[in-house]
Formats: sequence, C-alpha cells, structure tokens
Amino acid sequence: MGEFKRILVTGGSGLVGKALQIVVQDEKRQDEDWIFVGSKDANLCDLDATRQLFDKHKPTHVIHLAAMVGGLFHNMSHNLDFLRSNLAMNSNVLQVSHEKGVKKVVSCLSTCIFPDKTTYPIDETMIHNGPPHPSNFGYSYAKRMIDVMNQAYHEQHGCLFTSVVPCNVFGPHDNYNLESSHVIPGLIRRLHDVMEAGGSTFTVLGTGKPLRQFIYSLDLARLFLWVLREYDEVAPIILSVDETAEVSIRQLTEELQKAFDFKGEIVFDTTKADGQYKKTASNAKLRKYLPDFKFTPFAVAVKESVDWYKTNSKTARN
Ligand code: NAP
Ligand code: GFB
Repeated sequence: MGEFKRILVTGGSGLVGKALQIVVQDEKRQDEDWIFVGSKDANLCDLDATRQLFDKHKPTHVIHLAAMVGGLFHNMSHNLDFLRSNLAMNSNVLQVSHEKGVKKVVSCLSTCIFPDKTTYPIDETMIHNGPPHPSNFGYSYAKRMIDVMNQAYHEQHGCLFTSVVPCNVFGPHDNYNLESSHVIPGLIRRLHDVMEAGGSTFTVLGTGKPLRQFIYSLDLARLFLWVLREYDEVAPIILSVDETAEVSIRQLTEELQKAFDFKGEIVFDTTKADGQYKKTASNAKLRKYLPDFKFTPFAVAVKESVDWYKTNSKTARN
C-alpha cells in the first residue's frame, strides 16, 4: 500500500474524463479515492469557485483535464475565447493546487500546440521553438503556458506539477456537436445522420490529405494512470500512438465507412480548411518508460466508437 491519494479529476465529464472513469472502475487501488468533476461543480475560470471546489474535496493529487476544447473549425473562429478561458482555468487550478498543498498535478497539453514550422518527428523539447499553426494559436499559447507555469512553480516552490501531450483523442462520450467537434466525432455524427436519412453521399470537409495520429481515449486513460502513479518529471511527456500509426483523413474516412458499412459515395469538400497538414509526434520518451504498452488497433477503436454512438446518439453531447 502506497501513500493515500485523493485524486480530483477536472474535466471529468468529458471525452478523456469519462474514459478515465471507465478505466478507474477496474484499475483503482485501495489507497486511491477518485473524484470526477465537470463545469457544473465549479467554473474553473473563477478563482473563488476553484478554491471552494478544492476546499470541498481536499485533493492530494489533481489530474487537470478541464479546458475549452474543440476541433479545427471551432478554434479558427474562437481563438480569443480559447486563449482566455484556458489561461484562466489553468492559472486557477495550478495556483489553488499550490495554495492547498496538492502533492502532484498532471495537466494536459496537445500535439497541435507545437511550432507550425518544425522538423519531424516532433518531440517534447520543441514546444516553445516557434509560433503554432495560425488556426489554433489561442488554444496553443494557453496550453504552452501550462508548461511554463509548471517550471516556475517547481523552481520557486518545488511543486511537482507536470503535463502530458496527447495526440488527437477519440472514443465513446465524445463531443458530437457539429460546430465544435473534432474530426472523428464530427464524421461519426454526420455519417450516422446521412444513413439515418437513407442518403447515398457523404461529404468530408477539406481535401482528406492531412495526416493525424489518433489515440483511443481508453488507451490514453490507462497511460494517465501510469503518469499519475509513476512519472515524476516536471517536463512534459508525449502520449501518442507510434509514428507508423499516422493516417490521412481519407484513410480515417474509409475506416468509418467500413465501421458503418456505408455503401454510398464519399465526397471531399475542398472549399473547407485542412488545418495543419501534419503534427507527427515521437513517443520515444514514452516507449523508453513503457516499451511494451499496447495501443488498441485503430480499426477496433473506430468500430467501438461508432457502435457506442449508434447506441447512444439520442443522449450523446450533440
Ligand atoms: P471535452 O470532452 O470537451 O471535455 C472538457 C471538459 O472540461 C468537460 O468535463 C467540461 O465540463 C470541462 N470544462 C470546460 N470548461 C470548464 C470550466 N470553465 N470549468 C470547469 N470545467 C470545464 O474535452 P476532452 O477532449 O476530454 O479534453 C480533455 C483534455 O485533453 C483537455 O485539456 C484537452 O485540451 C486535452 N486534449 C484533447 C484532445 C482531443 O483530441 N480531444 C487532444 C489533445 C489534448 P462540462 O462537461 O461540464 O462542460
Ligand atoms: O480534429 P480536427 O477538427 O482538428 O481535424 P485538428 C481537422 C481535420 O479533419 C482537417 C478534417 O483536416 C479537416 O479538414 N475534417 C474533415 C473535419 N471533416 C471534418 C469534420 O466534419 N469536422 C472536423 N472538425 N474536421 C485540432 C486543434 O486540430 O486538434 C485543436 O485545432 C485540438 O486545438 C485538436 O488540439 C486535438 O486535428 O486539425
């Protein structure tokens, strides 16, 4: 039995938070008490509300997932909102974690925040080497400040505040709202609607050429457990599938077509933006720690995500 941990998970009602709830059901330890919260428990953009949340739960550890999160198109049209909301939430959670003597905080960056002009594969040392892609500079700079604050809290107060850098995440309980969703839930929602309506043409936005690494939310949740329990560097660690698992949006669409058994035509609307062409990240640092970690095969993860949405489309976050 290790030291007792009361772990507060902010963003606990979202895609990654729900995956963590599922994984914790099987893998929680006797000396761990898990608390999952969403925005209705406290608006983390408000410092007093953040303090009240921490006073209520008295966490010893925090997994900070809460954020204003969205896909390419939502970021392009709301860069200021992404910047301000995420700066506020991140600053409040780290400040109150320090005030209340939280032993460890694990926050969340993203592989989309790296410099737009870069060499590949991207690694953890490159976060601040140049401006991010213009489509999501607000979100990117807010996320980069987590790493800067983690370093400053460690240098001035010895805090163990660290962060992980996931690639694109997908899975059950995603956000399927067409204005704000990421590509996989957006395509799942739209292809489901086309098939429900008996349509025979499915339109995918952009050229289909961009490349992405996609991690299944349940795999990411398992890695979060390991980071919370075993990873004690302040420096970020990329949590991504292998470079060889990178797929194009077109290949993703073909996988979704199979999962839905859609026999109609796929059309690419090239009048819509592609966003970053690629953001290929290296998971060499993760592999050094966990050489044998097994990611769920992409086709299996996509099928499970599609089947979940088919069953839950009426109550999913649309
Ligand atoms: P999500 O499904 O949109 O969930 C966001 C979570 O944050 C929800 O629980 C939401 O609560 C909470 N939240 C939002 N605003 C809040 C506020 N003002 N106060 C308190 N809570 C608030 O996001 P996700 O995909 O799970 O992302 C989780 C983390 O992973 C984020 O830090 C994100 O940046 C990071 N990430 C995501 C991806 C991806 O592809 N999804 C990739 C890389 C990194 P409600 O449910 O009550 O709204
Ligand atoms: O997940 P996504 O929206 O964001 O993927 P990013 C965008 C890519 O998918 C673009 C294509 O190439 C789009 O042209 N796409 C095709 C679609 N159909 C659709 C659709 O119906 N919806 C969406 N959303 N895209 C985000 C960052 O970049 O990555 C965020 O902007 C965040 O900040 C996220 O970090 C993980 O992968 O391009």
